[in-house]
Parts: sequence; C-alpha cells; structure tokens
Amino acid sequence: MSGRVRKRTPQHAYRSVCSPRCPPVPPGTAADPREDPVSRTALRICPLCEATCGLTLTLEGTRVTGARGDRADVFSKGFICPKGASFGAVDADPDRLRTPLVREDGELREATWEEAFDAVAAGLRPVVERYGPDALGVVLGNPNVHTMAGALYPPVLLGALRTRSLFTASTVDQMPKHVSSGLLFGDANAIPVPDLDHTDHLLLIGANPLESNGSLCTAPDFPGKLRALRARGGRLTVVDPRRTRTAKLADRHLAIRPGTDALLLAAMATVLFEEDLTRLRHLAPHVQGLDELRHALREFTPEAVAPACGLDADLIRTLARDLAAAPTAAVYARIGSCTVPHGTLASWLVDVLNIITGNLDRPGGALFPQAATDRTPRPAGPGHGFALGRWRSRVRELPEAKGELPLSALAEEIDTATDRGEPVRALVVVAANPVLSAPDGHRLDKALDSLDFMVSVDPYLNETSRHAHVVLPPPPPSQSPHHDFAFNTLAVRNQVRYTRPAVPLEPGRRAETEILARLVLAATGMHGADPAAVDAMVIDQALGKAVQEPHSPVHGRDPQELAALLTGVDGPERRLDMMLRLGPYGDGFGARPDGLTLEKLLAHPHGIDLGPLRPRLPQPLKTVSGRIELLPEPIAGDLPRLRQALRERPAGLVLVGRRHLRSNNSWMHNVPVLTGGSNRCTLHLNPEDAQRLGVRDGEPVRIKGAGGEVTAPAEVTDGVRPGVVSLPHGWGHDRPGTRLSHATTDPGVNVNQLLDGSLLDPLSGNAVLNGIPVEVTAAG
Ligand SMILES: Nc1nc2c(c(=O)[nH]1)N[C@H]1C(S)=C(S)[C@@H](COP(=O)(O)OP(=O)(O)OC[C@H]3O[C@@H](n4cnc5c(=O)[nH]c(N)nc54)[C@H](O)[C@@H]3O)O[C@H]1N2
Ligand SMILES: Nc1nc2c(c(=O)[nH]1)N[C@H]1C(S)=C(S)[C@@H](COP(=O)(O)OP(=O)(O)OC[C@H]3O[C@@H](n4cnc5c(=O)[nH]c(N)nc54)[C@H](O)[C@@H]3O)O[C@H]1N2
Ligand code: SF4
Ligand SMILES: [Mo]
Repeated sequence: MSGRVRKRTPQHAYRSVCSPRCPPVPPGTAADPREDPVSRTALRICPLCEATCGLTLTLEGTRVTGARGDRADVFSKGFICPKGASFGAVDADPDRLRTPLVREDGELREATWEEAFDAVAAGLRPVVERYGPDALGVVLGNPNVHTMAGALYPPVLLGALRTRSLFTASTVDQMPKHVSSGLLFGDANAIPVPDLDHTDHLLLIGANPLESNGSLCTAPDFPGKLRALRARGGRLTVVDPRRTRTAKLADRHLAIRPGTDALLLAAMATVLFEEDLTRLRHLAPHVQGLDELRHALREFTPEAVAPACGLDADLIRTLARDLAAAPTAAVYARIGSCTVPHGTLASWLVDVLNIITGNLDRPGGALFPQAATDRTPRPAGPGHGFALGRWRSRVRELPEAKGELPLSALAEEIDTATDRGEPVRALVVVAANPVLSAPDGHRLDKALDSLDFMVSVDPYLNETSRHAHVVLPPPPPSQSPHHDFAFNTLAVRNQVRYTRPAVPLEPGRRAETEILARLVLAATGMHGADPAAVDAMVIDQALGKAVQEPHSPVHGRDPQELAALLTGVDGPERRLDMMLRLGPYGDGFGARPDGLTLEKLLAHPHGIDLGPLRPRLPQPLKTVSGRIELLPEPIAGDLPRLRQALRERPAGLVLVGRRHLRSNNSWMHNVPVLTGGSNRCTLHLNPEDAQRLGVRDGEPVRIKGAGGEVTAPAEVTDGVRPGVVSLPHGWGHDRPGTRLSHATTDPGVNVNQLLDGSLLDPLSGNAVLNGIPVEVTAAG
C-alpha cells in the first residue's frame, strides 16, 4: 500500500442490475463507478449489529440507493432488518465528517491529513516521553468490533505503547463473560454459543434478540431461529423484567427482579444437585471441582432465592427439571445478566448449568465456534490460565481484567491526582462515545476538557469527539472493506465471508485501516513512516512466530518466503490472507492445498460455509489444570457477596435499560429514517407504579439516581414489572458543539447521568447499568 490512495481493485462483487442494455460486468473489469452512473449492485456485510447479515447494495454511481438481504449469502440467506435496509441513509448521513478537524485557538477547523497527523504526533509524544506510557489512555468503543481496522490496529497500538490505561466498551457490556470464560476455560475469549439451529430447549436470560438481533451469539435472523425452535417442538423460556418482543415469542416468561439472575441460576444448579439430575456425560474427563461446586451452592435453594428474585420457588424447580430433561438444551444470557452487581457470577453460572447438564460442547447445546482466522489450534493440554488484577487503577485501585481498567473509572483516572503514578493526560479514542455510554457523562465532559491532548477517530462530531484536539474521520461503510474477525468467533455456524469496499474512497478520504496505522506511528514516535510498514511488521512477527511452533503447518519454513506468497491489494488484505492461511481451515501456505486463502475467499463473494458447530473439547481449554475448573478461586471468593444478596430487597424503584430495533447505542439517532415512532427516549413505568406516583402517560417525570437527575416523558405500560422502570441508553444529544443536526432535534436524555460510576461487578469491573435504584416523581 502506497499509504496515500487505495488502488482500485477488481470488484468481484459488482453485478449489473438495471437494464438489459447494460451487460453484466465480468469479474475484474468493473469501471470506476465514479465515472459510471449506471445502477449496479455490490455485496457488503452489514456492520450495524452483531448479526453480520450479507447485504446486496444498489448503487447509483457512488451513492447507495438501496439495500436488501443477499439471498445467496451462505450465512444470512437473505435476512435483513430495518437498520440494514437503511444502510444507504446511515452511509450518506450529511453530518458525517469528510475531513480531519484540528483544534486551533480553542476551535475545531477543517485540516489536511498531514496537518492532522502532525498535530497528533505533536500532542501525544511529549506526554508519553514526559510522563510515561500510562499517562496516555486508550479508549476503544463498540464499532471497533464492526470494522476491519478496529480488529487489526488497536492491538498493534497497545502492544507498542504498553500503556496500562486501557478502557473499552467491554466494561459497560460483556467483561463478566470474558472473566467467567477466563476462569472456567483458561481463555477469556472462549465463549460458548447456543446451538440455536439444533437445540431443543433454550433458556434465554436478559437478552432481547428481537430488538438487538443477538449478542455474543452471531446469528442472522435470530427471530426466525427462535420461531423455528418452537416450530420443531422445542421450548423457549425468557427471563426478563420486561415483557419484551422476545418474551412474547416464548413458551414461558419469567419477569425476574433485576440483578438477581445469579441467584436464580444458583438455585437451578442446586436443584440439579439435590435431585441428582446432573449429567456430565462426555464432559466428565474434562471437568474438575464438581463436588466443591455442589457444596458451595448448597444454600441457594429455590426457597432461599425466590423472595429476592420475585419468582415462585416451584417455578424455579420446574425450570431446572425441564433443563435437565430436555434432549438437548442451552442456557444463554446477555446484557441483563452482565451489567449487574453479580455479572461475573451470573455469566459463570450460565456455563455451569450448560456443563452440569452435559450440554456444553455438544450439538444442540452450547459450543465453541471455530473461526477461519483463529490461530492455528495448538494441541490440547494445560495452559497458562487466566489472571485477574495484574495491575490496578490509580484512584480506586480497581483490578484490571483482560488488560483493561473499568470504563467507569476513566473520569477519575483523568481528574484525580494520587501519589500512585501519573493521571491520564492524553487520550486516543477510537469509535467510542463514553460521554453517553459510560456512567456520569457530566464528570467525563469536564475531565476530557482538562486533557493536554485528545484524538478521536470518529465519523461524527458528537458528545465525546467534540472534546478532541484532532478528529480523524473514517470513511462511511460503503467505502470500507469488511470481514468479521470478532463475530465469526461467536457465530452459530462456522463460515467465512469478506467484502471489498462497495465504492472507491471518495477523493480526500483515507481508509480507516490507514488512519489507524498512521495513528500507531504517530503515537509510538515513528510519525511520517510509511503506514504499510505497520502491516509488514505485524506479518514479519506473526510468521516468525508461526514457523517456530511445532504444531503450525508452516513449522520450520522461511518466514520471508511465506510473506512473499501473500496476496491482497494492501496491508490489511495481506494480513487477512496470512490469518486465513495459518488458521484452522487454511492452506497452511501449501501444506493443505485445498485450504482457505484470500484468493479462494474472493472467488466466493457470498462466503464459504464451514459447517455447523462441532464439539472441540479439550482443545480450547487453557487452564493450568488443562480441565474446566468449575469452581475457580476468585468465583468462590465472590460467593459470600451473593449470599448477602439473598436478603437484599430494593427500597424503591429500580431502573433497567432497553434497546430499540432501529437504533444502535448512541450513534444512530442522527439518521431520520431510523428515528421516530416507538424509538423514543421515554420512561416505561408499570400502571401500578404510575398510579401510586400520580404520573400520567405522556407527562414528564423526574428520575433521580446517585449520579444526577433527568426528565423524560412517562410511557405507562404493563410491559415492565411493577417496581421496575426502563429508560433506553445512547440518548442525550443536547450538548453544544456537536454536528448532529437531526439527533439534536429530539435529543432525549442520558440515562447514564443517573449513575456515578461507583457501582461495579467487582471481578470484572463491569459497570452496573441495570437494576439501579432511582426515585421517580411527576415533573409536571
Ligand atoms: N445505560 C446503559 N449504557 C450502556 C448500555 C446499556 O445497555 N445501558 N450498553 C453498553 C454497551 S453494550 C455498549 S457496547 C456501549 C457502547 O459504547 P460506545 O462504543 O462508547 O458507543 P457507541 O454508541 O457504540 O459508538 C461509539 C462511537 O463510534 C462511532 N462510529 C460509528 N461507526 C464508526 C466507524 O466505522 N469507525 C469509527 N472509528 N467510529 C465509528 C460513533 O460515531 C460513536 O461516536 O454502551 C454501553 N452503555
Ligand atoms: N437495535 C439495536 N441492536 C443492538 C444494539 C442497539 O443499541 N440497538 N446494541 C448492540 C450491542 S452493543 C449489544 S451489547 C447487544 C445487546 O444485546 P441484548 O443483550 O439482547 O440487548 P438488550 O435489548 O439490551 O436486552 C437486554 C435485556 O435484559 C433485560 N434486563 C435488564 N436487567 C435485567 C436483569 O437484571 N435480569 C434479566 N434477566 N434481564 C434484565 C432488559 O429488560 C432487556 O430486555 O445489542 C446489540 N444490538
Ligand atoms: S440484523 Fe444487524 S447485521 Fe442484519 S441487517 Fe440488521 S443491523 Fe444489519
Ligand atoms: Mo455492546
């Protein structure tokens, strides 16, 4: 890659759609669409949620005029949701930044890329050199798992910087699951997914895939898969304090009291032990600690947990018996089970139930996917295990998890001096909007303003990026290539797909891969070097390591010779080719001639199916024992806190979140077709509570929490259980200095302003975002 202009490449995915007069464009000969106004189509994997649907985009010149589901996609088979159908509107939002912004005399002004990167290097390096790497914080947001750039470059940046000040969206999301997987399986990224297509019984907890389209379980058409489960005689149980669209689809809905899932799951395990319903089956040789587990959970009987959970004890017994009796079953849990005070324990108990019913690692149960870009699987055997708390945050001394500090601690790590090292003085923010997505945005607002320097890689000037000294805008998704490095490791079917940019980079644009490569150089003292050098270095290191691994298909070969074999038009493609070829289905650089390569993938524009999920144990285990460690020490150490929760009852109302199908966290409220209707920032309130509080539907209510208060219209609905109110997140677009012309017309309020950041799941550092105590009063 020259580092300037991405070369035009053959567009295998282009097909002519319009008229019989325009002949189909043969592969490899597509003209530059900027000079070709004829309507045509291109394939693009949708980056707007975790379902990764294949889309067929209709294009007029470089404009995306339509999107439909790609019926030939090997995975999504034509499924699309309203967000994917609005790909063109998301892509063409006129508020997307086109050029970098650089702060001068306090104001952001448009700048050239050269000026912008000069400013980044000049802003970051002195901080690192003077105060050390931990004074440079890195904040990574959710869209990093939806871009190739986000998968390929942040690890390089972190590896080179060696800062301990890393904060990501994971600690307002799924960190509890990583920690539980780390402790149980020795690998924080070994996350079993429910075999949706084959299971007979699904217990779905704190997830609403009919709106979210699934999470930590990549499944295009999740709703269809749930309907198919029921149609084949399977059973669906949903546990959620709200009667969600998913709950309405279920055989059984349990409106649990928020924050108590760990108690429910512990009681289910206890029933299985008491009634001798545990069956390890094929897992027996791989599991240790069953007796210790039985002993540790014995107090959590259905009768003991029922009052805290707000559920009937007999019903809990029935749930456990049904789970054990099902021919195959899977327990699956998401946001509502993670973003709570016992998030790690709940996440652990989900897998405990899958294990002790013998449903882990078998078809119809919960299995470990095997992605095409996974590392070459090493032989099974003991590993290094998973360590927590290798360092601590400076202010509250919170333990790291998976190399990260809690996002809830970001503000204090900037604004509070201690004698334990330097505060964070500069920030690199990539695809994150923590002013809205993390607790206490007002405090973070002030903290960000006090930084010596901040750079945001973001398409929008929004609540967070408005604080930056430099904003580097990535191109819209139509101009970016796509491969799901992260989500294929969580997919309900093994498959691999890659789409090149649907339209060429607009003049003046830089690919996000190049932007991040240059950012790596600027942050690490190599400003001005060719960004292609970053990819070359990664390839050198990876191949150098692979040839030394006895289990690698390239063991003993010459890394230079292997590098020369890589294909691809630029660094990111060469890296993808390398990962595919070294991976579990790869050609091993010739060792397995039928195996995967980038070339082969390009020849299959709708993707390559790699088959259903298959049992993989014991290979994925990396615990020190080489087994599944059922009762790891940190978990056992956290059980007394769960015991206390048996006696806890909320004094008043508690608040939970909700998602809307046509929305996505904080960044899609600026697209008119995706807003309005039921997608509104209202407080859902049960009629009982509304009556007691004298609140009427549509009237404003004041909601007060530990971190502040907000006012939103009430929406009185029996869709939430009594005692629980619900406000969606990602709203609050009323701050000055943004460029979000539509979002600011209906800004909503920031639910996270109700939080002060003090409530965390202690093992994972994950923020407690659900089940938080609030006071609600009529504001009229
Ligand atoms: N109360 C409450 N709070 C929550 C949640 C909740 O359920 N309740 N959910 C939490 C969860 S699960 C998550 S994941 C976090 C998300 O938290 P964040 O990741 O901080 O927020 P997002 O809104 O996903 O958007 C991040 C930013 O990415 C930018 N962006 C969009 N596309 C791209 C791109 O292609 N490249 C780049 N570089 N940037 C892009 C957007 O403009 C936006 O500024 O929020 C969390 N916050
Ligand atoms: N349309 C849309 N899709 C999205 C997103 C989006 O913002 N909008 N965000 C994406 C992201 S980043 C993520 S992480 C995923 C999240 O995917 P999901 O986890 O499926 O998302 P939610 O819709 O927030 O579902 C969480 C459910 O938990 C319930 N809940 C709250 N507290 C508790 C509790 O204590 N116990 C139980 N059992 N349930 C509880 C809530 O009522 C809610 O229905 O969605 C992704 N997809
Ligand atoms: S379900 Fe998700 S991936 Fe599929 S079209 Fe909708 S937003 Fe895109
Ligand atoms: Mo998320």
